[in-house]
Amino acid sequence: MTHLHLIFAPGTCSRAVMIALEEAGVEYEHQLLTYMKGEHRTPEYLALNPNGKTPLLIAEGQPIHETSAILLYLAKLYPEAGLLPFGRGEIADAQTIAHLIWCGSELHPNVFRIRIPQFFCDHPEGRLRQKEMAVASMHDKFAIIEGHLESGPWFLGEAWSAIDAYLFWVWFRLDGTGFELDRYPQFADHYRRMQDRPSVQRAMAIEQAAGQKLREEGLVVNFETFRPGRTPEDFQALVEKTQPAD
Ligand SMILES: N[C@@H](CCC(=O)N[C@@H](CS)C(=O)NCC(=O)O)C(=O)O
Repeated sequence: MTHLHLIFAPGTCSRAVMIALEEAGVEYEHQLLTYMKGEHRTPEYLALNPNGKTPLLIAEGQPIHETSAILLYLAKLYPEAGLLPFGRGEIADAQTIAHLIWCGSELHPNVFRIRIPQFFCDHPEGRLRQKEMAVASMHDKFAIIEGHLESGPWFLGEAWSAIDAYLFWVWFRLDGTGFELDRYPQFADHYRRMQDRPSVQRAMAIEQAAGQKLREEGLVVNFETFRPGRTPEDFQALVEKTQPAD
């Protein structure tokens, strides 16, 4: 049995990986990474993932970063779980990989530009404009997703895949940003149907327990004040600044 250790944070894209692991029904360890303690910027963590981000999967002691790469790895490791529909020919397999990479390279960066524009521009007007442009670009991509789900019921058709787990996180992360999600009824229904899956419910329970721990410790990320700090000390200063006075 392959030893798997997932480093995750609630509400982040690690959700897609956790859902895939739960869907595969395999044993894995999970470890909460606390951004507000700067745990993603320690030398030890950067040695495992030089990007200082989650998710990180450590498989047999070897780190794998990038959500798409991890999902691809899991799909190949557990073919019986049907995380991605491989084995239908070289071209069909390449098309499946293209959809997965699209989530990581096209959807994911736009999510951030909409959700945390302050990570990408420290000028108020520029920040607003780049968010507007990301919103426009995201509507084009949501129209593509809506088309897939119309003929669905899942993104790749009849069968659920790890791409649906990725989309589940995308929808969640855009909710509350002002992005007009109500233009996409199929995608809204997809989000509801995803929540019926036991794998999603198990992953969400793990996230909720982690979120509760962060709340008790006063270490929940505040998107209004969170900034791309470079060192654990940056984050300590941020926590001190944002803690409510007793
Ligand atoms: N390209 C990476 C992006 C991962 C990523 O941006 N993770 C976010 C959470 S969703 C993160 O850890 N951000 C911390 C930071 O940028 O400081 C992937 O596909 O996994």
